Amino acid sequence: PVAVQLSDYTAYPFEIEQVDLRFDLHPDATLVRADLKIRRTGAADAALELDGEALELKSIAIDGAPLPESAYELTESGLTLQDVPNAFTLVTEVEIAPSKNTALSGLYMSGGRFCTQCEAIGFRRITFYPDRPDVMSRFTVRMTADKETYPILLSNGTPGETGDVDDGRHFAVWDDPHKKPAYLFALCAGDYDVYRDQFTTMSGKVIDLAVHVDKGDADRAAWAMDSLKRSMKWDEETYGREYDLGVFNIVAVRDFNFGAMENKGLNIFNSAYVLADEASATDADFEAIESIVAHEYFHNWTGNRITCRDWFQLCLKEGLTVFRDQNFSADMRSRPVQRIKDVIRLRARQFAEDAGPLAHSVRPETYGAIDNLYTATVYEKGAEVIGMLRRILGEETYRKGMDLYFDRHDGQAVTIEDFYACFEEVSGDDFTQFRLWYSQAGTPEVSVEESWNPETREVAVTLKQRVPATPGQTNKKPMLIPMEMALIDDEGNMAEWITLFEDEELTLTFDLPEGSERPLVSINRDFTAPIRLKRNLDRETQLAMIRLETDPFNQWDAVQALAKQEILALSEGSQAEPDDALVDAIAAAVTGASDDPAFAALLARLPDVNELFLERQPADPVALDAARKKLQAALYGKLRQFADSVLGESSTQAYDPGAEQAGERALRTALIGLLAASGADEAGDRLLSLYKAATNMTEKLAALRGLAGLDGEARETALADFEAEWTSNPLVMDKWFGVQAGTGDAATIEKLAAHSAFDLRNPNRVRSVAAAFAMQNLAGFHAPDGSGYRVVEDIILKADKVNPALGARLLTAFEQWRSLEPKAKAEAEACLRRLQAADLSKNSADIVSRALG
Ligand code: BAL
Ligand code: ZN
Repeated sequence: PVAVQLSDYTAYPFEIEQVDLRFDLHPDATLVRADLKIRRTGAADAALELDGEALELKSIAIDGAPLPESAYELTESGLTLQDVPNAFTLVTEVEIAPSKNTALSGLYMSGGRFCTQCEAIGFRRITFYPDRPDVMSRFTVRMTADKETYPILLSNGTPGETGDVDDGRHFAVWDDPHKKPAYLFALCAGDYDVYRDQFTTMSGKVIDLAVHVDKGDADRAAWAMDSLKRSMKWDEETYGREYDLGVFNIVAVRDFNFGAMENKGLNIFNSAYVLADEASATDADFEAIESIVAHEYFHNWTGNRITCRDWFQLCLKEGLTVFRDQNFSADMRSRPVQRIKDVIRLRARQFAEDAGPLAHSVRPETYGAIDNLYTATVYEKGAEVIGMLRRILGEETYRKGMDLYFDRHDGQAVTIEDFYACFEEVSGDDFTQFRLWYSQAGTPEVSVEESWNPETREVAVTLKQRVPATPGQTNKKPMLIPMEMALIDDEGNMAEWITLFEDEELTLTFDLPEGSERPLVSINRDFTAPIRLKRNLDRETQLAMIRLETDPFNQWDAVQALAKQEILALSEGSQAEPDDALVDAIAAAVTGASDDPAFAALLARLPDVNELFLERQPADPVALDAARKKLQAALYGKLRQFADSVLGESSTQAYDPGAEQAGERALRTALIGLLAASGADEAGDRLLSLYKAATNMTEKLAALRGLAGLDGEARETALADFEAEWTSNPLVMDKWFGVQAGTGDAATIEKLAAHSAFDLRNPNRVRSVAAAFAMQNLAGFHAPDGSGYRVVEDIILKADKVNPALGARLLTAFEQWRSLEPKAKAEAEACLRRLQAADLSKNSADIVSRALG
């Protein structure tokens, strides 16, 4: 495929002043008429180029006059008109087939209802249009559909006229007063149950809110609605942003490529991120719903009112909006716990991406397939960069810069440079070097050397930075790395400051008062910068850090660092059994934090194999997994009594999804996880009784996951029971597939893929098997005999035919292949070569060629 380059950007030579769309909705043959009011803004001889894919052109006219075929050029990717007037109305009519659209991009059917997904380039599968984010226009929509089958008709903006037409059909008109790019267009039509509420904005406007779900699911939308109202309030209080339409609609669909989509006034959600109740959803589900509802809502200002000039600027809206949703979650729950969870995710997914063949900068300068740009780097690293910006500026100046950004660019499609110009203006700072975070890929490594002179009581800390080479980028410049630091003595903090580390090397020295002992040096507190810190601390200092650190993130990370070293030593055979003193220290940290159970749960959770991958290469996932289980078992041995007492107390409180109860359940589920890994004789029976006694899905699923990883009757009993109970609830069945895929081997996956409820057209279901295995069960996926690769290859080949975005996403599981131990590495390469020779979609071919490149 031909790569698109950032440096090739040119403005579109026409303005689309108004778009009027008319849909005559039928599943097999929908007629779309588009009236585009167009005005030339560029060169007098510029041709009118419109994108279009899988459209059957029925008619085309300019200012009412039908065009002969000689007046335009029609290709597989669009329509070109060479000689057009300076101002005119173009009317096209096309036919499309939503029922045959399995790519889930454009207009398609899910659960018998119509829905759309246009980001990034789905609108061109609906009508001929300049499908690029810098073309912003006003849209009106009129749709007609069978009234009985599709009683509710929704689009962006404000509802207008409705009425009946012939043949049992009806129509509805929607008008969106805000200019928007085509990727924010949306339409839904069907029969839904609706959960309604209202929100009064800070200026007193009453907004009608509605969440549309499957029949019978309305009660399960309450949490999503509650999250929406809290998000609306938070954006007013934190960023001064008010909602700008009279209605806000959410529609839940079962078949969806993303988590959700921020279409103007009509957010469309993967139903996994809308529906929740105590019996069917885990605390992690409730948390994810809260954060995704917030994320999509926050896009109304960061993404919709101000959008991206081109797709290279994707992080302008995504990194910023992730940063906003992370802070919302931190305010709703515990800030340190949220920070730790965000970093776990970043390290497991984004650091891996940055270290492999798919590494790219936060704002890439080239891409092969736009769907493949929706990555952890653009989203999560993009959010980290905004977090660093805010720390450098301070809250107040950051807010001033954001206010200026909203004022200056409202209604525009802009770039990262435009965004930074606002912060440079309010602060007077120059962010040129800082912006290397957008152009240099790779995770910076900062190594630390410390010295202490007991005579002079001088502490010296030398920092050295290095940004590893990544594809297409070998020579890197030093980055501007902000790091919060502190010196800590036995009494607590002695000094706290922020270092702006901008050269390759920096030495900081401190003269401490007479009588001072050597202090602990606390670096990159709260994970200020997304870097890998290399420190050679002796075990005594590491243990002291667990006791003395005053920063919760660093305290947790000190435990993680010790656990990682131990797992590595066990996996390499340099140590046969876990060190007793170390396991004691971890156990003491867990029990010592029991008055903050959410934090204690994080301390009890040992690093996953995907967090250990980068620590030592070549990586041996099978050995790492076995070593991790060994350390878990030893930790369970130390925590047995504590676990008995925590797991023995059953809560008498009514279920509440909020942070307090969720924290208690998190600790219980962490201990259930340790019990499952313990190898104790009674583990199966204990887990089965915990499974049976659980009154909520969080604990039920934790017990089921534990059982799924064991052999024996208890496992079979629980899996059969769970399946029988939840067979008609697809989201819960995704969990049933997921726990088995997350703990099983290639044979398990083969069985799951052959299950009658496995459905290649449903991304959630495919991910619950293939992604749960390939991305969360690394010991199974990277089996040295290649069996894991072969079973996933088979699923990918089939999924890619149905849905290229899904196929490509699954393929990213291979990104670490070069770091593997030799047997798995050879098998992974052979698999990638077979895939390269197969007839893959453009999206998937892009990933395979980069992975092998
Ligand atoms: N814009 C695509 C889905 C999301 O990031 O909100
Ligand atoms: Zn987003």
